[in-house]
Amino acid sequence: MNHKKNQDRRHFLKKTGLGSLVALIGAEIVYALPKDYTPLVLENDPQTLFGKHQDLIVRNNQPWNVESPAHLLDDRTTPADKMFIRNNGLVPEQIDLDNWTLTIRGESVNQDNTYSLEELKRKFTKHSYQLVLECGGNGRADYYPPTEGNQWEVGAVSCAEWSGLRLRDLLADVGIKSNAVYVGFHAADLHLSRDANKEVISRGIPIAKAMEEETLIAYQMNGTDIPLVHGHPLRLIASGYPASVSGKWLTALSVRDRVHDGEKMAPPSYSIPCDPVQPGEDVAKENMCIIEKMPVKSLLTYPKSGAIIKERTPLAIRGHAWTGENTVTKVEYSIDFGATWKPCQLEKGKNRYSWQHFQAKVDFPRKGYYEVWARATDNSGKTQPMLTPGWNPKGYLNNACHRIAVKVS
Ligand SMILES: Nc1nc2c(c(=O)[nH]1)N[C@H]1C(S)=C(S)[C@@H](COP(=O)(O)O)O[C@H]1N2
Ligand SMILES: [Mo]
Repeated sequence: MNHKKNQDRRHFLKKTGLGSLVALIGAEIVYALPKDYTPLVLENDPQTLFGKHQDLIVRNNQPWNVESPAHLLDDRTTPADKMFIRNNGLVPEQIDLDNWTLTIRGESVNQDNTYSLEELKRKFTKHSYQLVLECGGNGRADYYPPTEGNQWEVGAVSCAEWSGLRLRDLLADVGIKSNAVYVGFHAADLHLSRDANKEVISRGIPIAKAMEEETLIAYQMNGTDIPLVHGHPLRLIASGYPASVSGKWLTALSVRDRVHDGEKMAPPSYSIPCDPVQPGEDVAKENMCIIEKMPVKSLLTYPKSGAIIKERTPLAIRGHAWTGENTVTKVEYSIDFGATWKPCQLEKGKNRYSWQHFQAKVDFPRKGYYEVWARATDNSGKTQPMLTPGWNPKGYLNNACHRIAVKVS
């Protein structure tokens, strides 16, 4: 694991020229970067990436895609510096707060309406929830045959506290028609080609999801302004669905009388085969279904994989579990590759779509090498598989059990 991480870092240093930066600082940087592309991070603070913890793993730097190793997700509420970044395009370069507006339009609104940030904050009740955001491709690295895209391991997931107004309150204020079936988002990020007419991503959610209490138009994260890279100043948050529906840098919403047809709505993006397929099989787009609820999953965040402990000392393990359904009902652990399972203590979530913390005291029978596995079950009766589940062309929805290595000596 460590070896892999170092490899990733070296790869990153080579790609961006940050390695030579430490020694050189100056004109040299320009030559190290792809033409016409200056990441904000290099302009602002060359030593850090959007203020991220230095042990986060860069999967891609154009656009920025960065994940957290499991042990850095140990906090009950994910702080900004340990939160994964998934960008499909370039972070907006200028945010004009005074003139930032949100427009609600589409076939299914009675009349278009535009709100300023100030109006959104003043006019509507503010709600706060702890909400999991998990990339649909989290865990992609484990699919075989390999699938294209960021090779996420386990850390493209977060659970921060998001505050803002309810989307449903906003829709009520605008007035929507009874034929509304979907809400699509529009955002201010820039296409990789730098063509301002091209949308980077414009996904959305069915109207029932839009109407849920926890679906927010957020303007704060963890009690302060949303960090730029996570969508400042305004973001749609619809937890329980792949995080790709939670549009950052939100500028408009389209209330649609059909399934939204924005950028990256059409299969194969964020879609899986409607019927299971053989690994590696070609799947026609018309046989793919858009991903909605995310499956039950868990992560061991303590100890860090590779821990060495003394014989006859119980080990306290802990982590989080989450589901796109209502609640996680059970988390178990195994130290014998699933031959036997024991219960973990599981806390209630702060609210629906928050992750739930679990812990256990593990006794190891004798010295040697162990793997500690965790397995969560949710209220729909589904349990995490131990193996990588159903292969799909884009490598989505891998909710296989997480495991860590422990040596008892
Ligand atoms: N405007 C915009 N919103 C976006 C994206 C994007 O590229 N542009 N990426 C989506 C995807 S695929 C994910 S997984 C989440 C990642 O959120 P984060 O970077 O705040 O962790 O944002 C979603 N919202
Ligand atoms: Mo994503």
